[in-house]
Amino acid sequence: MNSLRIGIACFPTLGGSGIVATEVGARLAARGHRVRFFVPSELPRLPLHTHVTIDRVPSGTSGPGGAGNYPIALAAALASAAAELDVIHAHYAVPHAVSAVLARAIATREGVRVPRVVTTFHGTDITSLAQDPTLRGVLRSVASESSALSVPSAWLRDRAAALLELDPAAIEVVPNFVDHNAFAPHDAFAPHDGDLRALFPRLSGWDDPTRRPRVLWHSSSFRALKRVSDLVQALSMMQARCETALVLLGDGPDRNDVQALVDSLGLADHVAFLGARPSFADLLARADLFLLPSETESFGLAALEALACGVPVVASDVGGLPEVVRDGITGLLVPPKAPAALAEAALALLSNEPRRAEMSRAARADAVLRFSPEPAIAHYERLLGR
Ligand code: GMT
Repeated sequence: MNSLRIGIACFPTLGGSGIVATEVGARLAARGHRVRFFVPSELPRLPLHTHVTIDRVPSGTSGPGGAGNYPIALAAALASAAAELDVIHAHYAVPHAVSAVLARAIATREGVRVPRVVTTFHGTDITSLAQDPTLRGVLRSVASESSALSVPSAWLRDRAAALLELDPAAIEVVPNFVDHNAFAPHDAFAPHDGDLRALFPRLSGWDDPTRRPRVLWHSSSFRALKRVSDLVQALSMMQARCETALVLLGDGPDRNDVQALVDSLGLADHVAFLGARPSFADLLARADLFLLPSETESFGLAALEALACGVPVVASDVGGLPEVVRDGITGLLVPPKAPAALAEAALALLSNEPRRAEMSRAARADAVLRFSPEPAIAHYERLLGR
């Protein structure tokens, strides 16, 4: 395929859509395409590559009442670059795809070459925004102005098709993927990397394999839909039968409430808050289980990162999670909003090490087999070049 000039608009955060956009851009650049990221700040996981540049879009506010102007500033930046782009890849509909469509309208009016727009819906842009009748028209416009649409799971394809009244065949499923060299089982890392016990200095027994504390891991944006409090409730229920610690990676609106719950349940020694960090795979790979009790999840990239590290996942049986976690094989699926069910599933695996170890092997093998980067990047390349 000819080299494409690709503009990518995405969130510059450690949330799943930002990570996917960063990885897609970096890997397309490694295949010889020219990639320009249009973002308000640096991309935490972006490797250095000569074919990748960053256009910083001003993120300040202005106008009457301090109305946020980022979508306008992004449209203006994309329109200014329009003649030098073959295609704009918008990750998450609002504001990125909306701004990309506006940039196309500006470029058309100015008589410059108009780039195509490819939109990847990631999750709540469909499950939350497209549910809102006042926003649905905006999303339908984005869909009709895009030369291709993609989603990370079949479940999200069907939700998008139903809510936006589209033919499901017009929406391509490109599953999210994981760098399985970076996210690998613990024996891939140096022996002293990823010492989890250092996170829990007041817990003892680490040297006795039969009674050492077990370690659960959760990574998220601490938004209400992630239901991190359910996880803390489950942790509390588990203590009487198995001493269990919990690592919480990430940050977001619910972080203080979760901390308050941890303190009120007397679990401060058992919970480590790591905050948002770009690299953590050596620690994650030493956890016993990964837990994701979300009430909705189009895919659950954080769960896939755990599977690639050989860490079985206990997750809610919602959205696209059953497409990522194979129930009974690479993890267990439980009803959402049910801390007791979450605790029981976790205890079932922690009390049966041969079963947990078998799941760990299956998790790694399945992540490599079904979610390697190459097929996904080739698929995006076809969509962007179309
Ligand atoms: O849609 C969101 O709420 C945000 C988005 C993000 O930026 O992290 O998350 C979604 O996209 C990820 C990457 O495709 C998926 O792994 C997440 O499951 C999805 N989140 C939800 O559907 C809640």
